[in-house]
Amino acid sequence: MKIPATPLYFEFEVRKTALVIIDMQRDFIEPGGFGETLGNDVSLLDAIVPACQAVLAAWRRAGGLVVHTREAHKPDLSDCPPAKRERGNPSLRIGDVGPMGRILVAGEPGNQIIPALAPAAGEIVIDKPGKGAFYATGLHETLYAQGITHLIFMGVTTEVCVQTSMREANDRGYDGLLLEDCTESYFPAFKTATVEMIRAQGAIVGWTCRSAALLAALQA
Ligand code: TIU
Repeated sequence: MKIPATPLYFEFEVRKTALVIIDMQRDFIEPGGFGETLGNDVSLLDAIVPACQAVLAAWRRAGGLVVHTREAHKPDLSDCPPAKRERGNPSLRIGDVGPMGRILVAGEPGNQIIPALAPAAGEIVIDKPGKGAFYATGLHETLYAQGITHLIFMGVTTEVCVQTSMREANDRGYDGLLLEDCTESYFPAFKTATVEMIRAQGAIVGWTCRSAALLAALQA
């Protein structure tokens, strides 16, 4: 399969490609979660949900592997470095009790993936303590064991967990494609800059395209 992307065509086989959905959890998308405690307007992120749903449905129909990630810490916070917990001046820190339960803690209501993109039985769900999906998760070993060589990324936020995950993937030898209308940032200028820097210099980190290009190829 070959789809028009920037800076060049992105070529992949569905059976060797995973759709990686980064951190589409209530903590970042709904009021009262980690995103809002950091001082962000979370309403911007909700807008990408329909586009993500369309891609997820098409990818499932094509029989492709799906990976969902959540930024999640253990209840005892043993995997949350003090530097992360103490950073900045949030209204609630990681582990504190907020309106959706303890902030960024596994198993709490706020840590669940939003219902519109809920994982289906058999799909991989990765709890990650860092920004990147590969750090301290075993994701690389899981993908390698399944013969995955290409990754298609969606999710939030573009310049934080999505970009970090794409860079980690790039260093591990994967070809990565970012779906531009299926990722969002609290800062529109950062999204624009991230999309441009990923695909610059001949896809130095990866490729980008809009989801319509992928949907068209999957339907053909
Ligand atoms: N703050 C922010 O933009 N993002 C994060 O803290 N985590 C993710 O991007 N998932």
